[in-house]
Amino acid sequence: MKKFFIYLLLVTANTFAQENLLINVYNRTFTSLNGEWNYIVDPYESGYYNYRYEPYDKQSNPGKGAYFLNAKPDNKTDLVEYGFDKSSVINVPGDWNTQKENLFYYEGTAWYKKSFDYQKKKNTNRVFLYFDAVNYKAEVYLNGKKLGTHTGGFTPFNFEITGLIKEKENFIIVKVDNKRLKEGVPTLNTDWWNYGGITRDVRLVEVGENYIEDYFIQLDLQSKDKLAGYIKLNGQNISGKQIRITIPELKIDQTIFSSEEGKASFEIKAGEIKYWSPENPYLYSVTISTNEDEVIDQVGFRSIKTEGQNILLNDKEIFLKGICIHEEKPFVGGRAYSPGDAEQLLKWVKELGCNYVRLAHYPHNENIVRLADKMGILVWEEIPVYWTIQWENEETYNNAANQLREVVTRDKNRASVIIWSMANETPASNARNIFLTKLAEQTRKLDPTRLISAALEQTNYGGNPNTRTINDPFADVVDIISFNQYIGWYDGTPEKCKEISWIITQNKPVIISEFGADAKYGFHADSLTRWSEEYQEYLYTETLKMIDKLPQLRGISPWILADFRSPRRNLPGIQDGWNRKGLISSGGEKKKVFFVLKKYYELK
Ligand code: GCB
Repeated sequence: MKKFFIYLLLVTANTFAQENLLINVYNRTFTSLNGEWNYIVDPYESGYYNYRYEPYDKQSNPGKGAYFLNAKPDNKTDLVEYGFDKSSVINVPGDWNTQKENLFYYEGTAWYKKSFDYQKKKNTNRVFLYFDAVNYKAEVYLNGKKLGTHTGGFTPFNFEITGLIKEKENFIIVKVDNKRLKEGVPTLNTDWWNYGGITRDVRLVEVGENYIEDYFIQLDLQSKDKLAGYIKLNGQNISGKQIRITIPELKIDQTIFSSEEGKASFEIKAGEIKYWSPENPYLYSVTISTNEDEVIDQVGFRSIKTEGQNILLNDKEIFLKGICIHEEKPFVGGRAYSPGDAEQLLKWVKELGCNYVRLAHYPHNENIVRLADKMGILVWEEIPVYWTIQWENEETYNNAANQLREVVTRDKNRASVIIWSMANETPASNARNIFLTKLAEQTRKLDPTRLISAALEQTNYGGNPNTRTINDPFADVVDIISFNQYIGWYDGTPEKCKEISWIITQNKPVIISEFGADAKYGFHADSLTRWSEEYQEYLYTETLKMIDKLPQLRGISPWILADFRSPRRNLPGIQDGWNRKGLISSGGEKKKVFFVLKKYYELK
């Protein structure tokens, strides 16, 4: 009878849907679950599928082979062929590739387990299990019950666990699978390392019974002396609730009431606002409260728009002096995640004289975006719709759209973020145009206050190889035309830059989202010898002269701040598994080209 009851619980638990995403977990009451977790490497997924290849978590009687049960033998005759308690430990957050030598190239399933006791701060409170990111697919279980599945390696997700968490002996089990998939986002083919694992923070977030789930607070689109946005409550008793918004420095103390669905929109007149900008990244302390919950955030207010060929920040023209960044740990490699990693990366960005970064090619961790807010660095955020994914596959679209929704939900209150990018170097076709256009429409609905772009490709103009243009129907959809170009690297030598001219016919601002060349730090030769610092330096000098002739140029983000790991880069002695287009080496040394770009930005 007891057994039957357990199985029944299990089956119903399988239907738990993923909850709406909490935002600003950094400023809520939380308990970190970072630290050592037990793990089991399971390349055959034998802890997930039975010998008929049926998932255990879909069985009414999974038996002791199912890893999510954390089973232990009841007596000496009992057969259990795994055991978390005696398995090795791994650090969370962190990728497994750089923590364990034997997992360096591993792509597949590993199971993670964490045991913990938990005392709620208040009995009626609700508890959520929140993951900042797991690459790529996570099946999550608590105390033997399935909470749900999340797909996509770079965005947060959470599950409510109020009814399941106990005071003693809880165990979370996560099946992490970083297998690359043809239908995935990204797909099989990328120029970066497929770091697997629970790569970012894990925490338990505790909120009141009726809590503030989400909010959006921005400068009003029409009027720069008003703030506008919405607040969304979650709970059983959220209709007609009093919500208070206070920003003491702006003398704002406004009370609004929620609708039946627990939503409240607002517009607030605000005297003298110090607008957020790279020169003055001013953040206001904003408090949103109900009689049951309170969230505090640090929010900057600024406007961003385009007018003809210009980008206007707070109604003033701006040139985006940028650089691309991969989420690669400075000095040592591996997936970056910590506040310290973010500090180092953005310190280099500042030293280079940038006011802007392109966070390529997927949503980076929240630490770096929050730090960009504080340091006054404008941000382009992107989802891993990269190269050729399955444009006609509805599931692929839903996956991309979900990743986009999650990053917009997370970062929509960050003043630094000015551009949402839909894709990188995707080949124009009818199916691809429909896919990206739908994504752009969704983004504008979620966030009408920011600009939309995508890193496009350039082509010959009128059949002339020395004249280049942007001939992509998606250029009509975006607010800013961005494109990558590698004249002088994949396309001739740097000398070629002298011969190229550009005809861009769209009346929009243009950003060159990538250009660059590989150089091995410390390898010196003449400026036409590949892989030398001199070649890279020469390429930048010639490229900058070439692109300065583009009348609509309003920003650049060369490729890339620092060398990053890529399994596509196999030249021995030079690449050794690293893309060497960094201005800074994998060991943190500045190459000659760093100073070329710095100089260019000083004079710009
Ligand atoms: C590109 C891609 C980027 C690559 C880079 C390269 O165009 O967008 O992901 O890493 O070129 O180094 O080839």
